[in-house]
Amino acid sequence: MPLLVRYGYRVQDLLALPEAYNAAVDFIDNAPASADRVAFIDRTGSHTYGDLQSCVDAVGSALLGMGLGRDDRVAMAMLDTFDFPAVFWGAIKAGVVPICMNTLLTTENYDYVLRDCQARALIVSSELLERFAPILEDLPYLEHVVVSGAHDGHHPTLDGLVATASDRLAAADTGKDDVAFWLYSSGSTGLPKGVRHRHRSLAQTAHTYGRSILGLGEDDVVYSAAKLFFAYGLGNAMTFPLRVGATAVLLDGRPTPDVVMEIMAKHQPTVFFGVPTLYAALLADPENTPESGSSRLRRCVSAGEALSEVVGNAWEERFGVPILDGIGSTEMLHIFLSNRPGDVRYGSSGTPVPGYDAKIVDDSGDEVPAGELGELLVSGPSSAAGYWNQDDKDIRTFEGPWTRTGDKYTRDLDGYYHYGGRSDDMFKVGGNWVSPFEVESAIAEHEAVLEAAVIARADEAGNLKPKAFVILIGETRVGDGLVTELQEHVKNRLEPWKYPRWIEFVEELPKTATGKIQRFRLRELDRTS
Ligand code: 3UK
Repeated sequence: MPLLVRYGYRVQDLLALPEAYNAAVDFIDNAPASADRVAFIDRTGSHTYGDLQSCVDAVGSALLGMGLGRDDRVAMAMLDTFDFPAVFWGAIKAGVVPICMNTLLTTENYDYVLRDCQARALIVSSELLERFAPILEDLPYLEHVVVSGAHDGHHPTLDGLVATASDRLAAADTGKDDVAFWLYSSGSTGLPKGVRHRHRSLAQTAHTYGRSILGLGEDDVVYSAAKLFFAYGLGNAMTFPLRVGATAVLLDGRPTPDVVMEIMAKHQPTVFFGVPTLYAALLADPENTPESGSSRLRRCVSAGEALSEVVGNAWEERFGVPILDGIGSTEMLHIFLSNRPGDVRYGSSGTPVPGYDAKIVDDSGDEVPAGELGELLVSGPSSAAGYWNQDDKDIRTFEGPWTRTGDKYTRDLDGYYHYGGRSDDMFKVGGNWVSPFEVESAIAEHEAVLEAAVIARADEAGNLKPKAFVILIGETRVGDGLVTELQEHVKNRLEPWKYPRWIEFVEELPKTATGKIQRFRLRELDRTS
């Protein structure tokens, strides 16, 4: 029973992986699909499982040929094309650790991440190279820059390296608990943190969520609007489909509603992964239907933020498929609480995914009774090995088998979990808790509102009260009564202390590169205005 004690999860939900284990051998060399099946469809066309296997070996050989070795880091700033899986798995097979970087970071943040992870090599999509140009010369650990895509004349290209490297590579003799890759968390409250993940976690999430919850199979064609660099997209469009021999459609550009519909129409995916705002935006155009999109959709998933009941119901009505809302995190690699086919409760994040345990605790660490708000802690087989170089945060987040999510949750009497906002954005008005998220949801239910963000602001007396920033739908004008109307709207829905005392109408809201509202930036803006 040592595993049970060590990690706190149920043994029957574990994959029996051998001690000596390299995830790339498991996923790529031992892929269940025949070599001529299509693994990925990207802007250049179809790429088979056979193509993938030989490219993975060639990339791994090329990295070793550049002098990189076991546990060295290779940073990836790559758009979603076939090159992404080739580099990710090629590195892992060679025992080199790929670092997936968000493709929307600023030059300053790339500088920070490349120094923080001490990458010896960077593989960058040609479209993103410009953003690295000012810093490449000064990075103390970086020795190699390789470009994916069009040739820029200065740096070697991935295609060139792959063409000359051996397409036979012996796998590094890694163990299942060794660190295989890192992700950088999107940092809605500060600088990005390196999250180190183990070889076994990829297979574990594909098993628990991809197979058990979604029931993916080889005939599925998946499309994830969330990109591969994001833990959500990495599972959705790479590990889950590869595990079952399915096909993933990759988009290297921005997933605007129009582009998403084009992909639906062209590739007829059976499984779609989105975030709540995208579902809402798709619904905003009545022309978006199964007929104009994919008539084969059988599963739709939402994560990253809580999905509202309104959007879930409207989607199901129009598309005939429920949206499965689930909460995941970079630290847990993928979704650990989820709704499931045939058991959807809109407005909730569902129940624990097999293999994961969750508990909701108060400030003293004691579990709270059903219906009471507390912080959500989760334990399971894919939790990160820890942060890199962040002892304080590491100690505060990973408590033995438990990972603190930083989220407020309640569990109802039926065992379903309900999101109540981030711990760090919560505030009190006259001793009563306000979850900005709850107020935002209430405001967003008004027909004139597209999106809202709520922060705490001090009144003349120095007491905190809710302030709302609101984006109105399309042509809506800010008329005389609108502020009062929105305030009344919230008062009718929530406890009296929760309505916004101030409302500011804005054109856009500050968001992280992965689409989360940055309330800390709104607080800063509010203080200086
Ligand atoms: C929030 C949700 C309510 C929550 C992610 C699926 O989002 C992912 O990872 P991140 O590290 O953010 C984690 C935080 O995002 N959140 C995510 N999903 C939900 N809140 N309802 C949800 N359904 O605050 C959580 O702590 O960027 C999502 C799979 C893998 C992921 N990494």
